[in-house]
Amino acid sequence: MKNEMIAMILAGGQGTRLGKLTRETAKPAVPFGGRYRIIDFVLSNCAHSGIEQVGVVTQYEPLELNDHIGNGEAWGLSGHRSNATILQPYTNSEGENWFTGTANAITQNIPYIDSQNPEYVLILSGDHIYKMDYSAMLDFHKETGADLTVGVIPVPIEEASRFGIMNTAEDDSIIEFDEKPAEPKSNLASMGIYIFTWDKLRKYLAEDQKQGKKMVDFGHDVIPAYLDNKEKLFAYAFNGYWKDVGTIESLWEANMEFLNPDHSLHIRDDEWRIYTKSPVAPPQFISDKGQVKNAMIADGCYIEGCVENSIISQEVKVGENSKVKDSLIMANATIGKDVQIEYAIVGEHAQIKDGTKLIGKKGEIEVIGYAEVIGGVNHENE
Ligand code: ADQ
Ligand code: ADP
Repeated sequence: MKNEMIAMILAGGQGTRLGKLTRETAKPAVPFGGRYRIIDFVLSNCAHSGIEQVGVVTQYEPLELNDHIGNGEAWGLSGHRSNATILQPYTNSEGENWFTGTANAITQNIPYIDSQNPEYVLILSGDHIYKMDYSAMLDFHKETGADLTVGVIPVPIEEASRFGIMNTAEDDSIIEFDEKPAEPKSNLASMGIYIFTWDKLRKYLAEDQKQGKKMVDFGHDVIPAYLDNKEKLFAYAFNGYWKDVGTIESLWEANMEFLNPDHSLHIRDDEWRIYTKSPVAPPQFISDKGQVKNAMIADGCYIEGCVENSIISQEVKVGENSKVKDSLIMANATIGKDVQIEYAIVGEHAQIKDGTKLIGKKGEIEVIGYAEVIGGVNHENE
């Protein structure tokens, strides 16, 4: 059966800049916004854009990601027409097979893509927070007759060297592209969202040797090769909220923005729900001493202390006389009594013992890792 466009979500990057939070889990599986994981945004976008076949390419620490995505049911991707398929590195008769980069991860999954027989392949990153209708981008790709369409957004010039940066002509065709340039020539950044006409990309990937160059990475290899060969490249401008949450600071910031009820993501929009798989928990409980202000409190929480400007994820306990401010507390963390937390991210299942002070500041967010135990009597006695 022919699929007009399938999506491939690249979810295998290690995410070292998230430090302790990704030591044992892939970046797209990192919790976000009280009850989501980062990858929920892109999976929900696929569902809302009418994409029926989604391949999730994993590699680094995939267990939690696999467990979360399961058969894709939470995103409506498990019917008999639609499917989410987890694609992991495998060995074949030619040996080896870790994915060496984003393009290589697609090359190694050519058999899967061929089995879906698509005309276009949408390539996405698993670690961005945004809502986007990819079907509008596909219309643009077809109208321009492009071989490759790149989703683009302006970024602050001082951050431009973290991105693929391009220059475009008046008709939005891409005339110049530099992957993470030391001296950016513009602030028009690639969002790492690509629509490729599959026949052509397949030739580049399958016959990369003939091009005289290995196609390892989209930004470093494939886009420059397309430009050299005068293929048709267009930039598709996105003008909504989009955030690459690759660093602790950007993850904290994106969560704090998420907390704002006037956030341009409009998470209350029932036409574009962010779907997720999350466990069933009892209703949150706020005791007579508990105080909550400008906060998101998920199911199963038990709040006896004070919470302000913070996101408290599922089944978190905040003990008496404790204060949590400007922070993200991930699921199942336990915060004891007389604890003070400010400007922090506390990982899942962490335990913050009675009397602990954990005070970060903007630009220096405190991070407590998965199941880490901090402070308190037991800690001091060790
Ligand atoms: P980066 O985000 O730095 O730049 P990269 O680290 O290559 O790109 O990762 C892109 C996505 O692919 C991530 O979701 C990552 O998890 C995943 N990934 C990386 N290596 C992988 C592998 N070997 N196997 C499977 N998945 C893998 C890219 C573009 C820039 C653009 C930014 C926008 O290269 O041009 O500006 O995205 O964020
Ligand atoms: P539970 O449902 O028991 O709260 P989770 O669903 O969060 O647990 O995780 C199930 C198991 O997976 C945990 O007991 C833990 O061993 C492992 N696990 C989950 N998340 C991580 C992580 N970020 N790092 C390491 N191990 C994890």
